[in-house]
Amino acid sequence: MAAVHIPPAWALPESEATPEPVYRNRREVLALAAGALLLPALGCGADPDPLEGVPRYPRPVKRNPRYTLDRPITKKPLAAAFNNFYEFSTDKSAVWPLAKKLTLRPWTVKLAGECKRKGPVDVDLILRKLPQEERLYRFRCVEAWAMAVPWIGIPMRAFLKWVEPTSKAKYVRFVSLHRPTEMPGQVRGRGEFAALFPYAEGLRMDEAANELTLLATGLYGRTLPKQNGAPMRLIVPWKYGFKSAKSLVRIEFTKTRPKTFWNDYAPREYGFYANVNPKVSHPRWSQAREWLLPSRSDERATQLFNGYGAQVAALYKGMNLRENF
Ligand SMILES: Nc1nc2c(c(=O)[nH]1)N[C@H]1C(S)=C(S)[C@@H](COP(=O)(O)O)O[C@H]1N2
Ligand SMILES: [Mo]
Repeated sequence: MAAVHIPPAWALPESEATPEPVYRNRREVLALAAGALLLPALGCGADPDPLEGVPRYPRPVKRNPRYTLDRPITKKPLAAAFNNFYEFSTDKSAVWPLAKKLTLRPWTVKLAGECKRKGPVDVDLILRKLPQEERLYRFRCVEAWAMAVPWIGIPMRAFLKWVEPTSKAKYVRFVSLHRPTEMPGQVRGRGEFAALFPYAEGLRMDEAANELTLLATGLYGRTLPKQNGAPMRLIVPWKYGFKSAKSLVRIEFTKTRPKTFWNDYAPREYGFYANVNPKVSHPRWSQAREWLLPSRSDERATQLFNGYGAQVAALYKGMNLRENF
């Protein structure tokens, strides 16, 4: 994730010092190696499979045909080996090996605030009670890399029906796990982010209730890998990836707009809305184009709302998207 003190890799002086094609190749090799595509060929000893031990999804799920892609599905080892999950590491390729230590059961999600169904619920109860389906979604990180993933998840709409927010609920806050014993990036003294956790994100109620919003519980026909935010994470495909908080332990309904991790950290750089928008640049780089994992040279134009305008544009009618970025 690009932050104030950690600019994206291609903005570092290092990238200026290295001729672009050389630099690009090095990055690609790193990303690919992390994706376990090159390691076997290179004969490295350690098990390089980032999906090793990730079980198949425990029940049949149907693909919802309504959501189609304009690009190939990203190779699964890449989606599982190139991760932003700062609780483990700020190094994308280091996340999945570190995440192996995370304990997934028991796992409780607390429902709180302005809703009728309050209190702790076991994630397995949620999985038993609520419907799950597969959806192919584009995914766009604020850093300009993009992927396309077959997620499995609970439509947030179904979840809201079950939780019954009151009429006072105007926003939903999603909070990620805080467990320094299993998340090295949360250990005090290990970098500037340690003190800022838990990671939390938020949506307006109407955004949460949009048909696209998903509580993801799986990908590529498997349960969600730890590095991708197991056992349950948010997916909001028309917004930059940082809105999609991982490993949720609390979902809270609030009357006022909640504080969110990146907006709080650098409000000029990361807005609350974070809607994908080619015309609204990040202060340090353009958002006009994106590149598809794993190759920086596989570039294309960024689409407003990540191409989901038909479903979401009405949510922002009359709003100035430059001010409400
Ligand atoms: N708890 C938590 N959630 C998080 C992050 C994080 O660091 N911690 N990173 C975000 C960012 S910046 C992105 S791009 C996506 C990456 O999801 P992926 O690793 O499954 O591709 O997760 C988002 N959710
Ligand atoms: Mo991101």
